[in-house]
Amino acid sequence: MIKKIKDYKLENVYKKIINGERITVSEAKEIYNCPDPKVIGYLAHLVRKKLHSNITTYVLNQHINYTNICVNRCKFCAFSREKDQDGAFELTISQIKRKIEENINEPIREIHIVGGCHPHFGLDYYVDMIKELKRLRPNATLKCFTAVEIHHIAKISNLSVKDVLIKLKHAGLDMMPGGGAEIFDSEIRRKICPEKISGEKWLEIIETAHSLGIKTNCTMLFGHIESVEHRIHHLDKLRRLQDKTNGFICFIPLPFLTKNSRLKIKNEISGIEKLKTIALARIMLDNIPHIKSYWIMLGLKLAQAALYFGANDFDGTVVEEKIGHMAGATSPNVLARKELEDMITGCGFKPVQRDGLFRFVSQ
Ligand code: V47
Ligand code: SF4
Repeated sequence: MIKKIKDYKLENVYKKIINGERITVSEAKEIYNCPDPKVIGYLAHLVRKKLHSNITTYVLNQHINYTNICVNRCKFCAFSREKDQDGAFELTISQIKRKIEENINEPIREIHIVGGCHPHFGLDYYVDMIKELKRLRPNATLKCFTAVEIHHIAKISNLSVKDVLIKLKHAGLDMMPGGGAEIFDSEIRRKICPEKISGEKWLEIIETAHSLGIKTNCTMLFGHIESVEHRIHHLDKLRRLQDKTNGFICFIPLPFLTKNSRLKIKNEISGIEKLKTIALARIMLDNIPHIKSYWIMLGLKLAQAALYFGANDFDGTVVEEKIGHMAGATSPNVLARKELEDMITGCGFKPVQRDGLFRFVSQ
């Protein structure tokens, strides 16, 4: 591999990676342009091994979507609906409670809740939801509401983002998921999600959350109309914010699934391009500890391969997933703990259970 690194003139970045030095934006482009994807995977794996050795984490978690009715109607989104459209749904707090109770015998350690920006739900709905979840699941990390939802809740309730976050934290919110980041570039955003908050706003809301001690994840939706430069720019923005706040726990690369989208894109990007992008994220995001291989969007086989391209986490049991599956995901909806562990050991890694905040769970 060292010979290949020399042949492709990547000795400098190799040395930097070995010494734990930061890769610049232009070096990131050079890495991505390397014609041999194995070299990029190798470099990312060096970083991954240094940070996490042979461990791959997973979580016993449950996803719940409380509504798919959304005022934003992003062009790429196959999940959202207008209020009276076929397939639209909204859950009452009792219905959410029932979904939790159906799985109450599972030792779940993370509840992941996201939904559309509903035109009428006010702050009380969200506060009541968090309180009920905390009551039912005191040992689970409550990872709820993206920056986009927080912005919407603030707007609809005539409150500041900071006040909404304080109230939700007080009710029991532990952390926020990383969704809504998409691609920060404003031109791309104008084409794929014109009604959604800007990239700057997303970063500002996350910064506020971090300043209040609410940790978050972060994401990037890639493989639609953006270029590799847009991806690198996006990763650089995340890295800069993390330098300031240190509030990001995990980065989740989300390859775009093309079915049922109003963005008419014929084909998904190749598996190799997905793996290269995950690897580049691992190399660039030197200050974000974890990279998730999200098997729902990647599919099980590619999610396993991603563990050799920089990812160190396999997400979790999930239970019920709608966003990816309404967009054509062919992965299952749920995995049992044993299946997750077998998939991780099958790749030569040691599975370790974590909670939403990536704290190891003793079994
Ligand atoms: O923001 C929507 C993406 C996100 C599609 O923080 C799509 O642990 C691919 O953020 N193809 C929501 N992606 C999901 C999300 C997430 C998922 C798992 C874990 C965590 C975490 C966060 O899903 C949206 C959007 O970027 N998305 N449609 C699609 N067709
Ligand atoms: Fe609404 Fe989120 Fe779908 Fe955009 S991606 S339409 S904000 S649910």
